Amino acid sequence: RTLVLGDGPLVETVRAEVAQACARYDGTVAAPGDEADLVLALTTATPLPPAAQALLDEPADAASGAATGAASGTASGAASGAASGAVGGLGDEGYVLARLGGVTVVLADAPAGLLYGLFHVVRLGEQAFGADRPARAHRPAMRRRMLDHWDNIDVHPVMGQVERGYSGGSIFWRDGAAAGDLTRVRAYARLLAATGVNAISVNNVNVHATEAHLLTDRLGDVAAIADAVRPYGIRVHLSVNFASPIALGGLATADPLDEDVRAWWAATTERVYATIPDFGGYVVKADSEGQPGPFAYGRTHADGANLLAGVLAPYGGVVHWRAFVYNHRQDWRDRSTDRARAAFDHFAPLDGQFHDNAIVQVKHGPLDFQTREPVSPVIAAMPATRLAVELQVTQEYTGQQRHVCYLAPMWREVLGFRPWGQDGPDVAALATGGQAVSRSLADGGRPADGGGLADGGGLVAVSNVGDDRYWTGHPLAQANLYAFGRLAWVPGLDPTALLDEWIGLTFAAGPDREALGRTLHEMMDGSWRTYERYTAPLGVGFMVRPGHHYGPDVDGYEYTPWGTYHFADRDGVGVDRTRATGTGYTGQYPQPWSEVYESLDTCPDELLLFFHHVPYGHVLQSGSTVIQHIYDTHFAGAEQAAQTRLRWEKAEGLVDPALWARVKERLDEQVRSAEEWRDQVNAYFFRKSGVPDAHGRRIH
Ligand code: GCW
Repeated sequence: RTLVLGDGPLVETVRAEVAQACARYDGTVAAPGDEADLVLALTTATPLPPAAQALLDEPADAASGAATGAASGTASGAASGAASGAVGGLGDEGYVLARLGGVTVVLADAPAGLLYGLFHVVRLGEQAFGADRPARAHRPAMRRRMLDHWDNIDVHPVMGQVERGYSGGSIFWRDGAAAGDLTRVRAYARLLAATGVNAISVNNVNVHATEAHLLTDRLGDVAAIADAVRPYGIRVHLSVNFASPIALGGLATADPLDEDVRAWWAATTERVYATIPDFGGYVVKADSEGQPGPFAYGRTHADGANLLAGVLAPYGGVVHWRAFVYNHRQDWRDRSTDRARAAFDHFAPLDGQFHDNAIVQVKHGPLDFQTREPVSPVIAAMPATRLAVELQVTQEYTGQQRHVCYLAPMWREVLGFRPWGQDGPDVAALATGGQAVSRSLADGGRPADGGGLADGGGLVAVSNVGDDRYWTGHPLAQANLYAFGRLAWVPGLDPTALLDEWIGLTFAAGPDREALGRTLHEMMDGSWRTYERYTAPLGVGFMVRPGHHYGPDVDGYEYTPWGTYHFADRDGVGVDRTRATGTGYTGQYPQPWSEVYESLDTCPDELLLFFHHVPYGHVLQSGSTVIQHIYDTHFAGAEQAAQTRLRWEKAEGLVDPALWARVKERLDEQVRSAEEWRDQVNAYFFRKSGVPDAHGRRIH
């Protein structure tokens, strides 16, 4: 018996969810005044049932929730604040959950909180109705938890419809137009709300000619998507082309300081908000891989971002301005240019110049979503700027949803990284922002004259969803989508526990699920490290086939203009990014990392070749030599891929046969591909170095 109390469109969504669940599981929708086992109520609803009223009457505890985390300089592990008497200041999305005297109660100040509270109850399942549980306040660590879709309306001749998409076509666009039937989009919004995501951008950051029109004459299509996702608390953002004033407005320039350009953006943005009042804002990839930007006019990226921030501000919108700016036409013979340095070199000097509603969106690593990269130094370099950290849920460089690669462990490492060492804030805290973080930076004597921002830029990720029947191509890649949303809400969550949650929500309860759960943990918990073992070694990156980026090609990028090199020769391998003898990139980190990475004695093995060029006989911290490590990890990684397949084969019968078959087919490809990686990488380094495998295994 479930009672829902409150008004407003999102409360109606909660009512509809409850009605549906009651119909399915033989429950009852209670009417006000009826007895209920589950009460979901807005704190403003009257009269509240006694259990809810009791909760509300307890004294508020101001120290609960995300605020705790921000104050201590870490958002990790924060957002679920423990509290007795937890109600108070729950905000737009927070809620309190308790079980008192046999009644489960969710209270929220605002409708979205009720929706998130409902999904929490769903996650708990039967546990939600067990023993009494003390009241706990739950608020998201990040205000904005966003997925970027790299979807095109048209099918691009090389990239397909979804750039770096491995799950079929777009769920938003079909046959050169908006998908007429938005059932799928609504289902997607529901899925996302259950993970905690509250924002999406609906088109590729590479804004091609057709897609540019979404801003103007095709805006109705964007509005239709916004209507479909709004009932689940999700706001729509749009990627725009910086040269739109020329392409769409007929102006002669897109100079961000030109008055006509500003007027065009202002008028265009006014129309956007007249059509979509809760529009989230713009996403911009400028001066990057051929996209136009402010450099053409001798202006800075702050000039460009502030132009758009300025026209969005009256409506409460934000611009996500990407920091992925580098020279993609460099000369491989020029050893002084280092792509890893580029974002910092362009953006760090601009700290403090961006408007409050301009969010600088930084990829988590300095290169490009490699299997292993250090954390981008930009994240620590702009304390007076709102920063969003960008992750890649779509598996461009991590197996393209043909390989099992559960990414939550990687994201946890990124979010938990502390740029100033153990006493400083972690990446999650910097993305969460908050005055406390800025203050703690200032206290530590670090550059922070920004005075404290209201909040950080949050977490953004490139979506892995398409119109595939399992949403993500590889059914197990759904776990990445789920984990992203949950980590954006509570950055400190444990990846293994998150996988449990996903399994619990995805597969029907029973003994089969127990067995399946064990199998999935064996297959997935360590799958990122397995993938790392059989691909590019020791953080050196790439070695993928140019263009589509799938499969091995050790020298594929070595003599190209893209700036992604490994510099292997007969003596050694790796990129010298030290201050002493290399590109100086290590100097972009604060202490202690600038020293840790600089020195061969302290540089972590997994990043050794990212920071140093070393001889094949160099001895790692692990005690192995570089060359032997390459052989050992590649044999082991391919072997582990085969083990993973074996585990799945034994699980036949525990899941729906079609799903089992889909995963099996992907695993066959993973095993084949892992062997190909193993053999090419091992053969390559054997031929370069002439050093035989210490264990005499077969190298081709
Ligand atoms: O390196 C790249 C991807 C591109 C992508 C780009 C980006 C959307 O290979 O496909 O373009 O990153 O992040 O902008």
